[in-house]
Amino acid sequence: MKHNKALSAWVSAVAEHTKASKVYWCDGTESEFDALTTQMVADGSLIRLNPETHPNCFLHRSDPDDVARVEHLTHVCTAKEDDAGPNNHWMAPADARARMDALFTGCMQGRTLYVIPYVMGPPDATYAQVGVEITDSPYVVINMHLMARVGAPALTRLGDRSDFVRGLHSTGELDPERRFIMHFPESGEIMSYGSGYGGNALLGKKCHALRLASHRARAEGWLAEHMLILGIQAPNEETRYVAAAFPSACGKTNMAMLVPPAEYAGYKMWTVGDDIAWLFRGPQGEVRAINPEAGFFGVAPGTGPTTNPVCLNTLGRNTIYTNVGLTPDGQPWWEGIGTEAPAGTLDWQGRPWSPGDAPAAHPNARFTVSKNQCPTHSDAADDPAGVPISAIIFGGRRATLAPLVYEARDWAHGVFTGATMASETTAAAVGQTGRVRRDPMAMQPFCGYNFADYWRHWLEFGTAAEGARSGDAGAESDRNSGPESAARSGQYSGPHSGPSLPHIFHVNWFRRGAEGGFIWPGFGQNLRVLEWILKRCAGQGDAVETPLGYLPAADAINLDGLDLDADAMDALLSVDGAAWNQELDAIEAEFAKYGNRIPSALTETLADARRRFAGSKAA
Ligand code: SAT
Ligand code: MN
Repeated sequence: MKHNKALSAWVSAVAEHTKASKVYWCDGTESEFDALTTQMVADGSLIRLNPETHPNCFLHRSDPDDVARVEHLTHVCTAKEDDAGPNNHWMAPADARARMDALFTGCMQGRTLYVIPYVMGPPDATYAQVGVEITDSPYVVINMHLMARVGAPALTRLGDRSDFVRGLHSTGELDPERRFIMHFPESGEIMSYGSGYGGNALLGKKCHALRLASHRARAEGWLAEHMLILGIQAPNEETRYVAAAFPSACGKTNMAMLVPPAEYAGYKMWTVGDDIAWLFRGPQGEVRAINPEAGFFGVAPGTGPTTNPVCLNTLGRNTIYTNVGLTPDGQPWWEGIGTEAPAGTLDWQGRPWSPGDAPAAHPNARFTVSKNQCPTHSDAADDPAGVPISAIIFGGRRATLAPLVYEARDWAHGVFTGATMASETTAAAVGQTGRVRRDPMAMQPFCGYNFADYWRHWLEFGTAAEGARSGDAGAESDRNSGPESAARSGQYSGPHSGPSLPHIFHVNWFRRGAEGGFIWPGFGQNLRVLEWILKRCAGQGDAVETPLGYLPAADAINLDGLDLDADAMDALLSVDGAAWNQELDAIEAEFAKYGNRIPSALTETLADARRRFAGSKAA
């Protein structure tokens, strides 16, 4: 294989610096996957699962101190601290480099250095991006095989260019005290040391396709988002696509593989992506999206025959399981899988487990599988042109406050809705779970630059015609004029006479009743809400205007066949004015962190929300 000069030079320099014993260039082939898994089974870092029931499937057990993303150790290293923003941990690039150089010095002695060329997105897509990850972890290599397009497609697209994303990773000593995930968006580099866990180590995913890509997307006039993409096809109709942002472990994979309830026989659902979407303007100005990934790295616990049968059918062959339980006959097991754990089951750390013990699977246990195995995989997912997006949906996990669904009044109000999202924390990141925190656009852990600039870019994306570039939308530009104000005027139809923008919605599947249980049944039943959403996008669907936005009118959501009484629906759609006034206080305090960098369209929308709530009695 004839390699790219810049790439070869970088690999040589890293091999020298890390004192790697061997350099191995990955080609992404099945035989490579087989050789690596065989070697890992032999050295004990993988367990081969029952080949009868789970052909070509493996279990990996992480170090117990290395099972989730570590946001406090994740930094965005821009030259100016303000460019990373209050939403990121920042370190000066020179300091970060010095620290990482020291950690990487000699760290691959006795280890193989793997070079993984990969491409994010259909290889021929205009917006696809090439990256190369260097790692000393064969676990990372086999996961990257499933999660990205590895090998020839990447080298072909790269040609002799030198502008690939450089991701350097070592598991180091897996010592939480010697662990950092550093991003250098201005030079397209990632350095990650001391963790082997997904989001910290599979650098194509959150580090490249979200943190670095979001930064680059701003300069180039597109958006890199933490969104699933789902196609919904009503009988005899064209497929329409929605993109939906939810924080980690809030059901993106479930929604991406939604199974229609019995009342929706004949509906077809098409899975385009379950975690990341890159959105851009198409030739007619329409908003389109590609999924940069090639696989799913999903949360195993809770994935079962009622919650996500499509996913269960996707798994079970050619799948890597991380931190799940193990039955005595070599099958993976987790809470919610739909069967009782047989006697003799081991927990995620390999310890004997019995019912009543702490969960057998770690709450953030994961599966890694190619998207091509998904029975509902959309052919359009590999179309370099992407799919047209009708609706953008933001959602959080909130026991109270946020109603089942509402529609933002216009693009700017939609951006405000996304920017002010909050959600209860989950096991996907280290730290306390169940605490409400702000998670704008579900990007709090993943936005590679200052949220104030990001929101401004979102506002401008709603006004830019195809080919238009946002240019420098920095803090110095005039805050009271320009595209962000224009975004306010058009009810989702931009100032240009192109197709209308996607309508923007907020959903909350997780509202709880007086007894503490979820009121809405969720999962496949969410199609009822999606049906209303798509109707609204087509200029149909009854709604009532509230201070929050448009809520479904009574009976506008089809509840046929659902055991849900009118009181429950009232509770799901209630808007508590007093509680929302408090929420607006919290939002104002949040916005204040961004000082005068925040776009005026957002502060105006906040003031407008205050007026609307003040004017409403019991909203
Ligand atoms: O660990 S990942 O960041 O890849 C998954 C997630 O938390 O969304
Ligand atoms: Mn995610």
